[in-house]
Amino acid sequence: MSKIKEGFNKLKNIVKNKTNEAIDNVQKGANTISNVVRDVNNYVNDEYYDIKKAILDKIKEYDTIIIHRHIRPDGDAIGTSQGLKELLKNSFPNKNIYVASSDKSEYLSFLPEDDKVEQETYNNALVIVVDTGDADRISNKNFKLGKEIIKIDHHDTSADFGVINYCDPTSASCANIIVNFANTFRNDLKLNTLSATCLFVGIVTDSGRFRYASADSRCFKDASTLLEYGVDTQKIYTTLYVEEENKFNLKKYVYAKYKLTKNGVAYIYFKDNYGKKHNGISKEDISSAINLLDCIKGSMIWILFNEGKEATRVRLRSRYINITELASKYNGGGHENACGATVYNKRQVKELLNDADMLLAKFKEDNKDLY
Ligand SMILES: [Mn+2]
Repeated sequence: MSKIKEGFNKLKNIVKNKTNEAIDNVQKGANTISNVVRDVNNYVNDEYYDIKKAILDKIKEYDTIIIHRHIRPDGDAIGTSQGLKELLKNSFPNKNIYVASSDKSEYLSFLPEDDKVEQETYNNALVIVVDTGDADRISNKNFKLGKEIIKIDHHDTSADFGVINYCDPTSASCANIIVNFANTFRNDLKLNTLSATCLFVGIVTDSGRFRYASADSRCFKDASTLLEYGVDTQKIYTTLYVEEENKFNLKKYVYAKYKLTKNGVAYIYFKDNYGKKHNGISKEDISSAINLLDCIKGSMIWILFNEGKEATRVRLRSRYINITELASKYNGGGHENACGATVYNKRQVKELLNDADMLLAKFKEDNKDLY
């Protein structure tokens, strides 16, 4: 090969390598810029950024953090409190993090157990209350002993009782708020399999297995984040949705005994002695059976009567139809499609059913294309 050709090939290779190097650097720079733009965007579009930052700063300030939740805990209350505990333990191994409570739920006993926390421990502790904005419903009244209290909640009736009160009523679950919190400060807050598992239980139970209207794109994104940490969804579902035979028989009873009014209001009446006759069935179990009636075509209002000694508690649910006025007529109230009420005799039961029937008839008349 001639000297000239050899020199030319060498030069060609140098140019090629340098060009590739330059392209790499431009690509790296572009990635960095796009990450910065994403963070700035998150910051600008995140109306809760400042409050989340304030909470993170408080967490950093304290060596002892005690988490409380609401009484008669559901999957979100336990999932969020235990998920937050594990998230903080994993992120700040030198801090003491506890969940304090005075009650538990048997069906959620596959999640970690709460801690026994002595009163002295509260002296220099930060208390974080999750999933309730009602101070009277906080499990374990020692929460008041904390040096400072932070509230993290997602109920639209949430009242403030802390130095920082963070409530996002558009969030499908309180667990979603914690996932979002962890995602906002990824350098400080480190999820792991256990925290992700607890938080996933919170999301899946409070969103009705991702079925409620509250299960928006953020809700699915948060769930997706958690799955990346190795959550065993099949194990969770098996544990959550396998039930004792007496609970299964409660369903059988509803399916066998429900009735429809003339225009399609589905309803079921539980006598006061149902629980006595069916061992281990509580008033709460009966109340939650309302959801079994939610899928009958043409039946856009469904009602469960739960008779007690003095009064009969009523649960009302609907699709499309606003039932708040109906509920308020019978000593109740609630949300557009989910209300509670109270009646005191058989005559009022009949009247309520009649009013509901007329409401549904009117809706069907006005919305022939909707059902
Ligand atoms: Mn909740």
